[in-house]
Amino acid sequence: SNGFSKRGIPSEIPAEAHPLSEEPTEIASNINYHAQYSPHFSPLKFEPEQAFYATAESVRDRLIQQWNETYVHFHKNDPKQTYYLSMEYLQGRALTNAIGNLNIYDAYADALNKLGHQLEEIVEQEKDAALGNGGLGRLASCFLDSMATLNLPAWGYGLRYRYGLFKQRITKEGQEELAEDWLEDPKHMVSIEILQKFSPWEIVRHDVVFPVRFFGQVQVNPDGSRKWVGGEVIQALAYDVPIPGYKTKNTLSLRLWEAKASAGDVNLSQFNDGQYESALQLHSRAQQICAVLYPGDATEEGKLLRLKQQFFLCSASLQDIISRFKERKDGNGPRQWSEFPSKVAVQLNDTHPTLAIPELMRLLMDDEGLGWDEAWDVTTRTIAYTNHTVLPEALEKWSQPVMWKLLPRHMEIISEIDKRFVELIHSTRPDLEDKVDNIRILDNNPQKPVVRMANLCVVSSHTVNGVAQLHSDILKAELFSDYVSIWPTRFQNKTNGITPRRWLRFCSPELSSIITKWLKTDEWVTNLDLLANLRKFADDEDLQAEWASAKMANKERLAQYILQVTGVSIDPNSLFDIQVKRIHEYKRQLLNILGTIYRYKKLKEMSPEERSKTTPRTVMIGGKAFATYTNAKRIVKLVNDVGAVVNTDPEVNNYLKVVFVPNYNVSVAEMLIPGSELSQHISTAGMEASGTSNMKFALNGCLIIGTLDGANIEIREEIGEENFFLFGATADKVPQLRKDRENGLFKPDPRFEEAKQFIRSGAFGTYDYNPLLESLEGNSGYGHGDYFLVGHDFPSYMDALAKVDEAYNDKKKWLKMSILSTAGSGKFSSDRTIGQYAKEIWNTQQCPVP
Ligand code: GL9
Repeated sequence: SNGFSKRGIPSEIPAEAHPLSEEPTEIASNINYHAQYSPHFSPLKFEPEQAFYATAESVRDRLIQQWNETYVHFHKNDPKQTYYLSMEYLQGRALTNAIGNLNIYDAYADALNKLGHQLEEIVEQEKDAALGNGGLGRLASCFLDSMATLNLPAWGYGLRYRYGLFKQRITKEGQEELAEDWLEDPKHMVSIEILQKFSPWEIVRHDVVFPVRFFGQVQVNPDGSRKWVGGEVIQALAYDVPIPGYKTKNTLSLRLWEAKASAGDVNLSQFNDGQYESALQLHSRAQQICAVLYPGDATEEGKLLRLKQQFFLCSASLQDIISRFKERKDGNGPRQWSEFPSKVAVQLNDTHPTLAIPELMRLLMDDEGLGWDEAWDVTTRTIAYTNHTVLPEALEKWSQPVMWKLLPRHMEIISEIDKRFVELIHSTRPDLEDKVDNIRILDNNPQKPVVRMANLCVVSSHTVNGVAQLHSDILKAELFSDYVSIWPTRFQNKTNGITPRRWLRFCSPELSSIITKWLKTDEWVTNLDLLANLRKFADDEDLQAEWASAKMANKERLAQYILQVTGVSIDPNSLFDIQVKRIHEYKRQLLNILGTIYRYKKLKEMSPEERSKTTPRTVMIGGKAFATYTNAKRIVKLVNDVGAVVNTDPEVNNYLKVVFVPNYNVSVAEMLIPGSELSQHISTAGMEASGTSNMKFALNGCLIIGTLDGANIEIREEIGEENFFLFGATADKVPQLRKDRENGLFKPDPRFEEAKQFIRSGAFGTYDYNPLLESLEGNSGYGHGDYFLVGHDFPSYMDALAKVDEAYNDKKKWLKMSILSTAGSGKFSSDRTIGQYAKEIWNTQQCPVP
């Protein structure tokens, strides 16, 4: 020992920088270099935490090198470029992904070994970057990985939230929310405002700063032109997170904006007078903008702040896009604005960045001097919009008075777009006259005048898409049907996808090497359709044996994790049955737990002999409930209460365990999904736009029990209906079933009544579950009268679960189904999805760095 620490860097490893070598010895000395010269801690220590930061810094050197080459290459070639605007990114951890994509995983593992560390342990030091709520944010991150891997010219734009999605802690009371400080470990925190905040993956660009205005007024100039002046101006400062593609030099950027006050905004004389707070007022106003991720679902809280965040993202990103457009001109003289849509594609990830539309119009007209028609032509040929939900509460509507105050010039522009749209209907579509109030952008209801953001997007985009076939069909037939009759070619489907790198290759190396061995190539990692070639081996005993042993290894790893985070010991020989996603009534975790309660009750009633013939099952449920969504929080509590009773019941706990997996996030998913055998995607048909975890589970050879909703339908088509446990009403029947219910025509299944009664009897404690159970009773109303049809679907759900038990008892059959699930998942690569966006929406081409 060198006497420094139990893991001091061996003295024979020199601290020299060999930033790009792939030799483990040279990588080790590069890590050593960073431990000494880019320190984030006091010297003399090289524990896993310090080793993680030094390793990340060393990987970052490579990423910067590739990023620079990509930037120069794009600059020289000037291809049309996609800009993905999203308020959310769920990046998760970056280390494994980066060295995996750079194809230097083994070299880094060796290097760390030389330094006395295990890569697996170092990787665990990293905190998840959770700048998103759920599927929508994770989709954005999968898309970045695919855009980089496909060598497409693209950038992601987002916000650098100080606090991302909350950390979930489970107590006797249920869910508790804690602030998640992804930029810092609380144990090192002295004062969040004083210390330099830090993520090893980001590069601050002190030279990329744009002013963003709020409030103020519109000035009319003598020539009739208009200018937005006054108000408060906050600076947007760029942070770049490099996004490496898989086995390619192309490395893209996720550019996250942080809000800053400019130096001139400190009132020094006030400060010297001791009035510190007012002297720093604008500084603290700026800090608020990027302080927290908006929780997503409907709340009144912080509406204005949320609107400020949205505008901040849109304004900074568009100024950046325009300045790059101007910079990349080849010949002399300024660029033609009509050329803009052939160089720039802007994709709006849901309506959250809708303000990009009036902001682009404003910049073109007020700053660049274009007329309305020219600006409108450029804007509508540039912008495309993706819709991610049909839930009414998630369709954004902003108060007109609030918008006039915060963004007066944008409201003028929005009103003009609205006026011209209404005129278009008058002059060309008299048949739509009586619908005009519903389809125009402004809802001028005097009680509550609002701007309908989805309508603004549809009117102003060249293309609108849904995220799975059923969802896109519903958009065309219902939500946007009138627009379809005006612009029939504007609407498309782009079924979601997931990156096979993070969601198979890196999260399950065991299964991946088996696949590579049987396909005799690892090309499936970038051409996922090749998985179909596994079909011909689905009955092969050798493959089945290898498949089973990889699954078992992943299940054992998962069981270890569950023991560590919950104290519950689960049996890797039982069926691992998992439902993980945001807790929401439409996703019907309540259906799952009611089914589980029924199973428990029946097990209790059986003789030991009968019990021993049942299929042992471990039910795992995880997910975060929005902090003010009370019924969702009651569901979390119920699952935990059921677990507490079942898991300690010696009569049944060899046959059933119920686990609530706390703090579900990207890295927990990377552990759960490879270890799963059955996963539940059981939303009320027509309500889950797509779902993306269903694709991750299927890809990992996990069978699905599910409804005909979202992407489930396409997954079932691809893997074969005999390999999918289907139940429940179809989307077209749902409206009638709700009406029947209102008319008192619903006859509940006795098993459903028995399960609810068991809760009421106090079997799971004295907590008052009546408000939750009442949502399943009554005859009408959203959130009442069983709007989500739990009661209607319960019997077919129980029948499907019985079929699962039967199939699981036939090991060969189950393994075959599992192999066929993976083999049928090729379509769900986000490479396929992004390829379609590039060809059918963006019209962009690959631009690989040589
Ligand atoms: C969502 C849909 O609900 C999902 O079905 C869909 O898979 C994803 C991605 O397209 O988008 N829309 C939405 O608002 N969320 C989705 O997950 N919500 C969150 O991300 C919290």
